[in-house]
Amino acid sequence: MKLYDFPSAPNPRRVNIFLAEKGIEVERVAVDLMKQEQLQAKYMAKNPACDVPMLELDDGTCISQIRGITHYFEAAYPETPLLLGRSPAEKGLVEMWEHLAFMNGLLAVAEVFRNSAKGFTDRAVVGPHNYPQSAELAERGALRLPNFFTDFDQQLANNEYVAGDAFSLADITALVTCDFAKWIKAQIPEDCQHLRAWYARVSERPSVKANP
Ligand SMILES: N[C@@H](CCC(=O)N[C@@H](CS)C(=O)NCC(=O)O)C(=O)O
Repeated sequence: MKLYDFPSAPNPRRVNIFLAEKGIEVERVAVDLMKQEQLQAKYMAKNPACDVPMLELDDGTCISQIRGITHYFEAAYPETPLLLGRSPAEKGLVEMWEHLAFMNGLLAVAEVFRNSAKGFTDRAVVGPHNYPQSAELAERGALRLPNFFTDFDQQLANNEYVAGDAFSLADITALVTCDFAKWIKAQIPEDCQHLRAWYARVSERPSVKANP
């Protein structure tokens, strides 16, 4: 089994923290996004989505997308800490909050970053198709991010972790979003005290420190 990885990028970091939490070791293959290796024919044949991370199983099966990869590991290693929920209700809540963190947080930051950074002209959207940058989308992303911070601050006012009382993939995606926001010079607002306290707490986890 091999994990195609580019550890300094936010999405691979989500899987790397997830694997560290579960104590699973996997062989890594570097895909250099700076050299656009994700768009080379050899990689595209394995992963038509042209992104990282991507997991290749020993029988050649290739699984991309964080949800695909994390669901595989959760099912294949049930004896490791469960990060996608334990009870049926918890599984639903983890899906719910992880999806909200991705859609309203991580994608809001990506909307700003990919539509304004110089290196992404015509690469505003991840994948095999080229799309031009849009200043309006960058502006809209900047409007969405503060609402992600305040919505998650509210959720964390009453919960120790994002999806309830257990650390989960929802925490990982929200944490990676808070760090990714620094790439566009944004940070958790002063008045989001609950989110700030949670961020300080989860940043101390060994899995997070091992994957800065
Ligand atoms: N929706 C994907 C996101 C993966 C993604 O966006 N990965 C980025 C790195 S953070 C990537 O591969 N970018 C390639 C590119 O910019 O062309 C998932 O859930 O895995």
